[in-house]
Amino acid sequence: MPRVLCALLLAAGATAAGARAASSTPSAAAEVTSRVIPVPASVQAGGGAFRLTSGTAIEVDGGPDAPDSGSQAARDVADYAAGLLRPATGYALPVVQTLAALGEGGGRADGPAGIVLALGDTDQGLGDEGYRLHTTPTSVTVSARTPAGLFHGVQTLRQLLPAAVESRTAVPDTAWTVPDADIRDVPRYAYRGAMLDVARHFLTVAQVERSIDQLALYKINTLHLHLTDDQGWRIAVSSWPRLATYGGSTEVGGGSGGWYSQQDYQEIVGYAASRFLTVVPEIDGPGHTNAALASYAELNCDGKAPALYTGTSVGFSSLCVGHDNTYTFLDDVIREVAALTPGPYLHIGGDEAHSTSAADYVTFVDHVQQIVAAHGKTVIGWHQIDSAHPAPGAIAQYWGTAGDETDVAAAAQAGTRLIMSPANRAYLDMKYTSSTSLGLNWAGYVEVKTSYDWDPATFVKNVPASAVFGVEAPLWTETLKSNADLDFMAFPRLPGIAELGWSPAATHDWDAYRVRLAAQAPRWTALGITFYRSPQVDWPAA
Ligand code: NGO
Repeated sequence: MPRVLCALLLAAGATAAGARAASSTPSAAAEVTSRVIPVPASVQAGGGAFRLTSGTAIEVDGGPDAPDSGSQAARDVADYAAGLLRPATGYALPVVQTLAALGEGGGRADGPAGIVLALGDTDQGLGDEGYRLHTTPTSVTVSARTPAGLFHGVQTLRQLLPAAVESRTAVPDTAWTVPDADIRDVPRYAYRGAMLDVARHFLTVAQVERSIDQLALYKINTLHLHLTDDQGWRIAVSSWPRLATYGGSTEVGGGSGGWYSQQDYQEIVGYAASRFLTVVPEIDGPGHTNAALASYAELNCDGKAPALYTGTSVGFSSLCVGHDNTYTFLDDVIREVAALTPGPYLHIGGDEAHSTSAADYVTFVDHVQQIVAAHGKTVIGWHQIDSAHPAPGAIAQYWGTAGDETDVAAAAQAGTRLIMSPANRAYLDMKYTSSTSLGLNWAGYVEVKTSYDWDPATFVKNVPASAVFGVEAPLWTETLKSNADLDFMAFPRLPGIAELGWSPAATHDWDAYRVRLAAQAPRWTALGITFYRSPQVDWPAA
């Protein structure tokens, strides 16, 4: 079937099984779709299955621009791929540079056998993040227009291999077979995020990097870091040093907290970039600011610093909206954080300002937006910023539950883009059921099906589909601290939000998804991820 027809079938929602049934050879395509989350946009039969052997090499084709920077970027992705595949296979998988042109259809016209990672795909429709993957008995070729696309293609290749490939020690006698595939895959949304709340419980650099690796596996491209809240300020600001040294010295429950030095933060940003994730730093205000208010008395309207806070109530703190100090402070903080952040966004919070008057709230949000713009960043804010005057280009992050907020719809109609994180669907900190020991339940219980079974394009009424910029899964940490805690709440819901962000709406189908989700479990186990064994999914025996 020609690709165009395949895409049309998908767009028309021709079948619930989407990509699977759109293929000319259902069995080959079904094999692929059963293994890959997010399900690829289009899957057809390739030229035959490919098997890795001890003689397989990873060839890098830097595209027409080779051997300049394009070539180096492709090589970095190849080195990353080799690092993923070497431990379990035990193969050398040398990375070698070739300058061979791409053959028709993304496969190689000729040339040696192996894994081929090629930049310079001429398919314009692949955009910034799309890729193609084509197998033959002698090669598997991933091609893209950008290194990000190549990286996403490598994640698909990884998921097409047996789950044992995730083992960090050799798993001998495994057939490292990539099923027959011809995939053309592009994301539905440009913004596919996850958020870590490092304020309620401090998470170490290593914990954040571990999360980044999990996010990359599911093609998530944005890491939102909730860096400041009542219980802790987690990033060093040289012009206001006590924010971190004092404001970061505790956390929920009274532990010793912690903060990132600017070098730590840059380490996280760099690690994220190596996995093609953009970091969005959040400096929350005017509420959720007790840690800052406790650190500097002059930020308080009465000039008195409150005590540090280690509880879990919200809505009691506010920066002093009428004081110039407040904006000097914000200008300094935002200038420093913006300078450390290569990505285009800066999140200004704006949620639950229950101790700020409505008029003050508008004054505050309007002013902070100007500061962010002055430091060259695009504003993201929780959707309450829609009650102020969202700046041109601003993005509101929806975290409501009903989808009937008229100010959010009006702002979207007027051009404010939306990131969809409805709390009763996308919040990873909500308990699965009443017997889940971790998490909160203010937005209800969010079982795996509830988390997956919604459409970001239609959840908020009267929002034009074009206003939806993407999705994000926030992981708030009032009750979470260890890797096992984070894993248990994120898995298995995170891959579902990732699929909502990446896969065409026409592929959305819970009955098919729950089977594909079950197939991911051995991969999580091999990765050391402990997950919630939801009774809604028929998991393979542990
Ligand atoms: C709300 C609140 C956070 C909580 C979270 C817990 C937003 C945007 N503000 O979400 O402070 O941590 O719920 O689920």
